[in-house]
Amino acid sequence: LAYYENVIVSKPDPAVALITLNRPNALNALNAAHFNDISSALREADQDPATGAMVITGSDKAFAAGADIKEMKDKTFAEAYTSNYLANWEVIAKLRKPVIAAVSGYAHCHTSLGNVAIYVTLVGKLGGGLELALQADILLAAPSAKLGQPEINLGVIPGGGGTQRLARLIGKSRTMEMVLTGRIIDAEEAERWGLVNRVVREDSGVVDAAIKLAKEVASKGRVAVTAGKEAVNAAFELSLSEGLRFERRLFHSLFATKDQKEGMTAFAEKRKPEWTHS
Ligand code: CO8
Repeated sequence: LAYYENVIVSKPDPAVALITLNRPNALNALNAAHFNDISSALREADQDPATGAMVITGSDKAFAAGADIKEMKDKTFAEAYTSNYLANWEVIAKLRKPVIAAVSGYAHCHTSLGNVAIYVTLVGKLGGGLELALQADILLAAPSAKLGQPEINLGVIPGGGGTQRLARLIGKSRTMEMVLTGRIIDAEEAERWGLVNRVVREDSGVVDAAIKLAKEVASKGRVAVTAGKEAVNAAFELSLSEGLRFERRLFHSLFATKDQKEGMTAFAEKRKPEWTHS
């Protein structure tokens, strides 16, 4: 497994890559080097044929306390604009395998991991942290998770997709409250609002729950999983009629796979399917 200065990559299961943000003395605040490590590690896992799903998590204290404010503070408009600051953030949303985010502690909203089956352990995400988690496909939260978009308190607004992804996820009114007041919500409220799939209350913790979920996703036929993720994500970009057409075409195309023949034959023969991912 590759070594990264700000990220720990492990394989808790042969089919699952666990990406742990590791910049503890800054509560996993996302500076350029940290973000490059995160995106490289995720891309590597996405391209690894042995990996079926990914989990992204931080520490118990913080998933990620947002973008690195100290790195941002002296940036000028000209620098931000001409370098297209944060444009590479969308790399994560383009991953093809599912990403599960396991969030504990602070997660300031930066939700660009959207289209990835990333299991982010949501212990806490603030600002860019939340926006990172929002790019995951499935979000699990520890009871300690605190999520928010506090950028308004710094004289800016979310820049990693927070205003757009949150509005689609929890609606206009709640997103306005979070973005305009910077209020941090706890895990219970995030669950109630549908911002996370669920709060993991088991003693084994949110990361274990995320890994279990990732293993389950990784145990399915990979072609169908990729199609499922692509189809669900299309719902955020297309009109209903275009989305339904896209879904039906993808559905039709799966009849060209061995996994479709195997899955349906196994059902008829009352046995478990053996996927070949082809
Ligand atoms: N940037 C840089 N350093 C940070 C950040 C940050 N976002 N958050 C924490 N740190 C550092 C602190 O400066 C401190 O360092 P030091 O020990 O050298 O003084 C260390 O981490 C520990 O932090 P605290 O002492 O503050 O810990 P507390 O437990 O008292 O507080 C909080 C935890 C509440 C999370 C607090 O640290 C905090 O409010 N942090 C800032 C949160 C925030 O405003 N985030 C939004 C940032 S703006 C943003 O994300 C816009 C991004 C647009 C797109 C981003 C794509 C990447």
